Amino acid sequence: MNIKMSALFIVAMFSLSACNLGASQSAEDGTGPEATEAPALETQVAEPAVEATATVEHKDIPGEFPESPSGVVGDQDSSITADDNRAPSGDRFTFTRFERPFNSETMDEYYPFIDIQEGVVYMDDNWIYVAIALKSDEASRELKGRYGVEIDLDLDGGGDWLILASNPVSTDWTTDGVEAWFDANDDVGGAVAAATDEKPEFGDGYESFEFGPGVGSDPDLAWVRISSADPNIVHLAVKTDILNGSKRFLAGLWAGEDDLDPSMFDLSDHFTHEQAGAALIELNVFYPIKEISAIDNTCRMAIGFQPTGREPGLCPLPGSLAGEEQIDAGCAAANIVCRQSLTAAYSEPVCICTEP
Ligand SMILES: [Ca+2]
Ligand SMILES: [Ca+2]
Ligand SMILES: [Ca+2]
Ligand SMILES: [Ca+2]
Repeated sequence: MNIKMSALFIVAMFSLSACNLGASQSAEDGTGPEATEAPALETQVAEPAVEATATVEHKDIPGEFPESPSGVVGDQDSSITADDNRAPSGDRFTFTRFERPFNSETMDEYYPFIDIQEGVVYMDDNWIYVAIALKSDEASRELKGRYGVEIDLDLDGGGDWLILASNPVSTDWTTDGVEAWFDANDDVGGAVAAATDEKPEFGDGYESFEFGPGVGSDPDLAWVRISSADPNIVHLAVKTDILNGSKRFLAGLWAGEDDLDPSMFDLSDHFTHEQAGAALIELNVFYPIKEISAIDNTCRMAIGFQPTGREPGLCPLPGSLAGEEQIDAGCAAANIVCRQSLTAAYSEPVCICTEP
């Protein structure tokens, strides 16, 4: 079986403009749109404040994806074991790897709209594009969750940016419901990035709210839409400005609900394994999932460079790079399962590690 999934890493030779995003704004400082002035006459009805945000003029709107992906990632399909109230594999809390599109404790409700199946990252000079394929849900056809991409700029395993979009409904690009968070004080990842620390830490996670309704110096920084070709695929676009001139990064994908909270990153540092629980019945000390539920993520793709296998959080590399070389993502060749890509006209197989 051809398991050369890593052949997809296409080095992007772009000249990126190093652009400063300006000072960040706190979510609490009330820098929303200015309130409409009070009407002179009592009989006049004040315009609702929401009107002010609706008049944002967008200059830079993302277009269609480039032809060639820069990275593809597969993820577990939990629907196959949902009737047993468990995930099939891929839920490794100690490595910040989640596969829990279920409700807490009983795990008898399965949420296809947050079960990531596959993801693709593309890049051009101006945009990083992300496609996240969720489990097809014929019943609701609603993407009711939060969908995001986490970007590690310095390849140390600690994420630096988290772009999140809530409840996308439109097949046209929109900034509605999109937020961009930055970890300015660099505490995401804790002492040992992408692995649980000895004691839970209570850092502030992604504390710097860089983009959202009325927040941020660039009203066009990040966007979302639903694929017009497939209602179970979310598209995100964020400007390459966030890379600060770099051309390489690690990218992991997220889907979730309330527990996908920027302030709680890394989730594996914020909770103990006992508190978080586990979605794998094999981990019977921790099963079922408890304080972290209704969430899914992927391992990290290397974008713009050939990974060594030592990058924290990296997807397992098949072939000669797999094994002891990899710090936390080694996967025995016998446990790598590959299939055709769901999301892209992509010729290489997409693989996952099926180890518990
Ligand atoms: Ca997963
Ligand atoms: Ca999944
Ligand atoms: Ca980092
Ligand atoms: Ca922080």
